[in-house]
Amino acid sequence: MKLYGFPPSPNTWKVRALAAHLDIPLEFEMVDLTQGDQRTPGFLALNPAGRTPVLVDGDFALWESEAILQYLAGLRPTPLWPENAQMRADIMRWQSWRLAHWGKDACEPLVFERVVKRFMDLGLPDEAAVATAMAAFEREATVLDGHLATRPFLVGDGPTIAEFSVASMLFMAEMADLPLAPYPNIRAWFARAAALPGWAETAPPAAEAA
Ligand SMILES: N[C@@H](CCC(=O)N[C@@H](CS)C(=O)NCC(=O)O)C(=O)O
Repeated sequence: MKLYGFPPSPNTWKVRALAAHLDIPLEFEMVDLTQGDQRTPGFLALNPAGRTPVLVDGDFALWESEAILQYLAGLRPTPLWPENAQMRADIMRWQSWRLAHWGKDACEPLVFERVVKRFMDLGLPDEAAVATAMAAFEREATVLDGHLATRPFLVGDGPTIAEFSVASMLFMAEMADLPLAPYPNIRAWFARAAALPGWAETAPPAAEAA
């Protein structure tokens, strides 16, 4: 299997981390987003949306990183993706929340305004966009912190692919100045999630240095 991705992106990193955790070998091909590799005809043939990561398994090309997590975890039995309809729906709930709210409304705009813009020389942060994202962060982090007040992991008693999904953005917390101080349960859970085997082995160079 081959993964096309951009190592510093949390969406690529979480997929590589899960594959390493599950001992699934992945050939890796760099799609350099800073050079526009995602808009080449070859890459658009794999993902017409022009986004990373993309997993290719034989003639099956799969884009959208949350679907890729489920696919990898479904290749062989693992407690990270239990064969139980309610637990799978519960995991999917957190993956959906991560996509629609935690990522899209809160973490991603802060990472874009405070990290990507600086890195790509795109100008100063848009303070109105930062304020909107900070309000979303407070709203969503309150939900996550409350959920984690009475349990060590998002679903059930042990880690699942929900940890790989939701925790991935928080590796950017320091760089993007994500305001985690008021949320002790998130910080304790993130320490547990980040200690899972897989992340360290696949860390992008900047994260290793951090
Ligand atoms: N919902 C998608 C988001 C993918 C995405 O936005 N990838 C970014 C990197 S984090 C990308 O490739 N952006 C390139 C572009 O928009 O030109 C997923 O989870 O895979």
